[in-house]
Amino acid sequence: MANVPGGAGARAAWRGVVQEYRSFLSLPADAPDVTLLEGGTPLVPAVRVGRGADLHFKIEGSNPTGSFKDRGMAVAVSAALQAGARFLVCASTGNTSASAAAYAARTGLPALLAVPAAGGGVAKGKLAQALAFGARLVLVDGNFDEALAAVRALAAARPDAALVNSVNPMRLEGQKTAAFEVCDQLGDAPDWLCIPVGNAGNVSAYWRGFCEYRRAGCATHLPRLLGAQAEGASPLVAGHEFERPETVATAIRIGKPANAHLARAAVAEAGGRFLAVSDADILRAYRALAREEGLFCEPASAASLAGMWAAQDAGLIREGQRVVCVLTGNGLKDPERAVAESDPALHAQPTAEEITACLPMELR
Ligand code: AN7
Repeated sequence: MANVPGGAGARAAWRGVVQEYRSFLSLPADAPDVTLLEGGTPLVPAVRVGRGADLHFKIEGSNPTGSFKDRGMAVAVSAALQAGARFLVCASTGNTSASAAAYAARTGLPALLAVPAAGGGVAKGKLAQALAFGARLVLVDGNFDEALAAVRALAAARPDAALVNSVNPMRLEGQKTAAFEVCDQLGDAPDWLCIPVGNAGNVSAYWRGFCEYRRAGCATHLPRLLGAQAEGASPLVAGHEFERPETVATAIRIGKPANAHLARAAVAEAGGRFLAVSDADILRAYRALAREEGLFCEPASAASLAGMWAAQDAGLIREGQRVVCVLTGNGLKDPERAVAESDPALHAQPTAEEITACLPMELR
């Protein structure tokens, strides 16, 4: 033991999703190892908001660019390099573009990002990331669905482009590793996985991950899936596309999910359900996560908890069941929403008396 470096808490360092789970990934053997050490995110037990469920949160905002997209981007960019792509392209409600920009910078590939300017557009933090990483950020006069259609056409005409939206199968390969981690962290699959659904890639990726892990003997059963959509952008609940999707959860303001077919199949196989939650319910969950759990996620992520509450009210999720809510993105992504949903800051002169006077009445 004397020769082992590190202190009492030392253990093997996390190596990123490609190296940690390579044998589970359908990535060409000669693809390079592209990584920002994504994955390996915490699974945090709930203390207050579980309403009788044995609830845990998968904190995907702890990834390098603050969302789950990094898992898929590591694998997609690795495959893109192997295939000889000369640039990355995507449409995005913000997080895919932030992640693509980071992995582009890391590998030296240029990135072309088309984000919606219409209807309130994309959260500030995500735009800041794309710009900071040096990507070409294109504000498109339209919504996400229109931007995605445009970049799909672009990529079809340009064999030297790597389209890194979740229509790229390598994205889902990377994202399924989150399901592996959930099983590793809980010792088995949960009873329910609650997850926000926009373009419907991530719910499909989790399902693939759970199925493969069970087949490999790493889990004894499969979870049921609860896909939460924002009411104003809920094509999988309504059964028809939305031409003008609208919600405060800008990340999931998507009316024509590209992976709808995969997500429908996954939720059907899982004996799960898609549920719509209102913006008010999303913001209630968003505030509760921050103020009662100390977990700051972006509004879209809070749809998972709002969805769980709705499923409990509907009698779908029962007392004592083990539930994982996926908190897909970091709260810092959308600082304007955070401020809008909070009490205003106080003001004082720099004296002990004035600052003490800012305490709540019972502590003054
Ligand atoms: C925080 O970045 O579609 O159902 O272009 O950013 O796999 O689309 C983001 C989606 C959930 C929905 N939570 O996942 C994009 C984009 C957050 C997100 C979703 C997104 P999918």
